[in-house]
Amino acid sequence: TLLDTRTVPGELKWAASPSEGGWEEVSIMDEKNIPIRTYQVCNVLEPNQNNWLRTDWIPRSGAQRVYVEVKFTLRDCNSLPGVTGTCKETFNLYYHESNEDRESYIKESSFIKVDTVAADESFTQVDVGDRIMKLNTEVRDVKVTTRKGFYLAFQDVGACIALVSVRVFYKTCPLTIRNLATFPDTITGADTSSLVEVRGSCVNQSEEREEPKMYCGADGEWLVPIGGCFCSPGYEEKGGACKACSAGFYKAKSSDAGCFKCPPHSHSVRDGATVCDCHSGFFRADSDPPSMACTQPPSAPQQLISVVNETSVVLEWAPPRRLGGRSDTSYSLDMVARSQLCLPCGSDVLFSPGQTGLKTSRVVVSELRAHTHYTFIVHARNGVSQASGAGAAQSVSVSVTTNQAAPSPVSSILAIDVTRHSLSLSWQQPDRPNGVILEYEVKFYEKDQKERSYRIMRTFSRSVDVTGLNPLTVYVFHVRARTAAGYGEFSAPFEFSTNSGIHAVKFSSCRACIKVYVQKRSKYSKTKQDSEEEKHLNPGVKIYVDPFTYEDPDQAIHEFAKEIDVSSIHIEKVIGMGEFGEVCSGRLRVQGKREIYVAIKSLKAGYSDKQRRDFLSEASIMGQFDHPNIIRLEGVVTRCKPLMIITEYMENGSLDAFLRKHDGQFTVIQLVGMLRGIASGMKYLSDMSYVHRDLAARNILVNSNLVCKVSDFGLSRVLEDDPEAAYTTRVRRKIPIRWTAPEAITYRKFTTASDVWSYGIVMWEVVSYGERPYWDMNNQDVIKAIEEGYRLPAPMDCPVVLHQLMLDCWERERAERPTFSQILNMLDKLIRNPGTLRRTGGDRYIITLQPWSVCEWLQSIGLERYRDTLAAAGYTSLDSLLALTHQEMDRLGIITPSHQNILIASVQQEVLSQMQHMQHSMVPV
Ligand code: ACK
Repeated sequence: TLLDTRTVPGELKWAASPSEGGWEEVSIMDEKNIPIRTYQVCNVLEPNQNNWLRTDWIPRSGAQRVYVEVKFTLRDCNSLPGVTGTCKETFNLYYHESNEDRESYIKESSFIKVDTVAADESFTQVDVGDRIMKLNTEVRDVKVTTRKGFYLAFQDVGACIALVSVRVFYKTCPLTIRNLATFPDTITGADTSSLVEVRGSCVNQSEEREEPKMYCGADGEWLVPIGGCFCSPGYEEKGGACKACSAGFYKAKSSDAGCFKCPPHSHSVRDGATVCDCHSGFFRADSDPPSMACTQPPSAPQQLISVVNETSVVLEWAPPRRLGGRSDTSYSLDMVARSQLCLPCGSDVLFSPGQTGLKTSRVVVSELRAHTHYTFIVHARNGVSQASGAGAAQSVSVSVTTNQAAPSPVSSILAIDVTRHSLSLSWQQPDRPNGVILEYEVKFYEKDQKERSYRIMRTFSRSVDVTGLNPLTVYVFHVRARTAAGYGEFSAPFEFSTNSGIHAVKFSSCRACIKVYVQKRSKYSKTKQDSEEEKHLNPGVKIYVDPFTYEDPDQAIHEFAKEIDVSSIHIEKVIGMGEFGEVCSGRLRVQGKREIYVAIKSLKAGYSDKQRRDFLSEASIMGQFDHPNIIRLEGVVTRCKPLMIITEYMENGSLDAFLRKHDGQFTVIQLVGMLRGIASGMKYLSDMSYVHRDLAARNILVNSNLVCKVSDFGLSRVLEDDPEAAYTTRVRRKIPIRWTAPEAITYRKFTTASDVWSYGIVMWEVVSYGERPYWDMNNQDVIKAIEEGYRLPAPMDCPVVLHQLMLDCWERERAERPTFSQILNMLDKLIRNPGTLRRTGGDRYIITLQPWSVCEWLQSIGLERYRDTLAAAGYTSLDSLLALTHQEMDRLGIITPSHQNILIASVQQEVLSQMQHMQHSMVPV
């Protein structure tokens, strides 16, 4: 309250205007006979009244809105006798803000009107004796924010009023505690709608949970409490304050709801405990929460049993009788060994699943020493074992003696001798034989085969000679030892490779020809491959047209080949030399098509008519074919010079050179894939009744995808062009002897069946990676050998089925040879079942070659004199002598030509005759 006239002692002495005849201070007695000061005015009969009464200066004391409560009485004008229109029944309330109490007179103009106040109840008669007065109470509020204080003023304009009391006050939100936060007494805001934000402070022994806040409303009401405080650990809330937990109780965290009774086996003696202390003999682990009971370490594990198995022991036990009130029991093992021998402590002993921190009650201890006494101690621990300070955990022990162990693995294997077909291996006794070694077992397999198929050998010694191996093959070996206790573990894998046995071996496998006696029923139906009439009668089959049947060669060429505008050819580089001129590579862009790489054969200047005709005949022939395994003709340039034949470009060039360059780099399946392509192209040609006559790996081209395509077409040219073609004694034409079937050599019977023979040679070339058929035997010897029934042997690592197919192609009777269609089917079958390609038979030829003393043999041919020379150069076996060449003999000083010839011929003779004896076992018939 800023002012209450009822409590003011003595007179009020407010300023009045006019000072006389207006408001007058009158003291009266209230109902309790206490004197009160009133101001009265009652000039109802005189007009134009303007009587002002002003309070003293009232300091506002921080208030922003003040309330003025006026109690007054007012006479009803009608009840006053003789009054005219001058009588009023209201008065006006004014205020004026000011910083100082200095204004001695009333400056009406500086006052602002608050309201006109009328009486709720006026009265008609004043009966002072009976105190019948109708007292009105009116309250008005005013915003006072600009100065330190203010004045109030009452203006009377002609009423009959008595101001009985004036009270001026402001409102506050009273000091309060909410959510354990204290909020101070707070003066309300200036406006009726304003809220004052107030921050609370945590009560004693509490801490802020979330900033405590509330709003003080205009009429002194607290609104919207936010946040609050928690009682600190050891204290709980009681009646808005924080009280300490009493003894036997604790509160660990401020956020805990209240004090809790101490958990089992713990107590608190003083008020305000945040945690309870464990009873003696009970403990709490660091990680145990205060709410958890105090616990004890476990007692010892029970019923430890051991089962010994050779050098392993299985230990099993039952959990401790007392777990101490916890569920985190774990076990650990200690081991003490006692042996007659002083051995290093077994760091390689294995504990499974482990040695410490075990949750299970079973452990397998292995890799122990044989015949050794061990004591195992099993300890039980839990979370309070450490805290209990008892040191050694509770434990139980058992002693066992191990039996004999199997030997430990052999630690390394050495190859002490390596040949093409054998490996001599040796190894050391295992580190821990654990007894007398009775035997070693050697397991080995080809590395490529993994362990799908392996061989086992047993030996009493620490070495073994492994024979019958494939050359240049990596083998994997494992060795294990056996004692009375059984087999030990196999050693780690050791890899060794057989070698190529350059001299002694290569020639023995490759240079020997084998003779095949045909004593079988043909697998292939009687072929019709050379029955051209039949083809001609077969409608719907496109037949190749011999360009030489055209009188005008240009007519043929334009029938079968497209003329290309030379401007669309872009020559890039020379890639080789053909019979008629250079072969180049370049690019061809035909309108409407994308640019392609091409090979360009050109006819060198100064050619004859015949040469031109022959040159273009290749294009006329090629232009008739359209097959993925036949080189494709793009077109010819005949209208300007030089003449050109444009074909698709084959990135890898000719097959023979390509294979030689990539010796040994392809899988059998890849090689068979190439052969399949060639067979498919040849089947196409044979279906068109075209006989190639010069099928050889050098005439097959290979593109970047390893696709093989038959090339080199032409007729009269064929055998002129080919450097391999030679004159035979019987025919005057050149013939590529090594590739040609006997009937074609002897009486020029060139047919698809003779192409099949050549195909067999191509197969051999492919599988031997471009080896020269019949090596450096001369043509006459080749013809003779073939006539006598000798055939090329299987190349190194050649699958038996492929060699068999070659032999079939080399049937003396051409009708017995397979057709290309049958060859194609056969190869497709092989590709579908690659397992059939796995068996190789090449090695058997070598193994069965009879050794012959070189000395004896030289004697038999009368050239004993070279014995020492040959021995010194390493020619100590018949096999090795197969490597002898004229150049080699020149080098060794065997220079007499006839001696050289005798040596070469007779060694070959000898090998061939040996092979004759064994061929039945070599070639499945
Ligand atoms: O073995 P090469 O690289 O392949 O050498 C010969 C050379 O030209 C002479 O004939 C190569 N050759 C022939 N025709 C083609 C062709 N279409 N694509 C790539 N090279 C070819 C052949």
